[in-house]
Amino acid sequence: MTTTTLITVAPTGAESAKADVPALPVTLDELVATAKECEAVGASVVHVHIRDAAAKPTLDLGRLRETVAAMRSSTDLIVQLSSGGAVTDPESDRLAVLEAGPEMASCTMGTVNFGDDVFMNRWQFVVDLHSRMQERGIVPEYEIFDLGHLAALQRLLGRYGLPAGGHVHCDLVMGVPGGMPGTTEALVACVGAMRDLPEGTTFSATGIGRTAVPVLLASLSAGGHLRVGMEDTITYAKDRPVESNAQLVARAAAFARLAQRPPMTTTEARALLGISVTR
Ligand code: KMH
Ligand code: ZN
Repeated sequence: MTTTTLITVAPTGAESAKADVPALPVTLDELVATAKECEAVGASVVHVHIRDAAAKPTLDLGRLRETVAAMRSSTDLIVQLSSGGAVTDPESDRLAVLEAGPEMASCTMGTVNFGDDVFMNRWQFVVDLHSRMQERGIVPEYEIFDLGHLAALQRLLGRYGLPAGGHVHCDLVMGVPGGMPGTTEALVACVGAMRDLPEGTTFSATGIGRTAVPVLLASLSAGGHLRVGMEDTITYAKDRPVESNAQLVARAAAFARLAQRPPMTTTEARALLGISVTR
């Protein structure tokens, strides 16, 4: 059982509108300020979606490069760019995200219904993403929205080999309407399926909306790591909007300490994930 906890913060996402969620960080300055606050209270990875001047989701490469550079100069967080983007983003733009040179990027392991939309991840697209990350030395976080995505990951690794760095890390995204539920039972089923993945595979978990805390507790008790943030949760408790991403990271860090698994440092997180230090 691991003795520390990797905490990833997903501060923005592509789904909430700034007009509805004023505390959502959408400008570069807001994103960097949020990242610094979250690092101070226990985050070691930041999962980044960016917005344009109108606060709409974008995969503009220039903005992505600027964001990676700003995060690097202001924090020691591992920068994980989202290759998922928004459900409307074309595959070519999602692949081009890798050209911004992050240490990590997400790689979703299959198509899933996503509320009233569909989050498309064709097999050949997933293979392209995985292979391009291998070529560029970018460490993937495999996003798992449903149990079958773990079988797809086993198939991917069997056919195309281990990711850059040699370590396999998954993130269970639970409670999306259309994906697996945010329950202990679903998490335990995933832990069982992960036994077929390479030895040493690690996972974090995040629960969407009101499943945030139950999933956090289930993950800690199962030896998993944590992802929290306003991409996934904009309500801290009943009738209480989230005030900041740091509020969510601080709560996760407190639970991790209670579980006798305090937050990892960024150095420990790089060692776990197989990220070589290039700074
Ligand atoms: N915004 C979702 C459609 C990822 O970042 O890789 C996809 C997503 C997953 O958030
Ligand atoms: Zn995301």
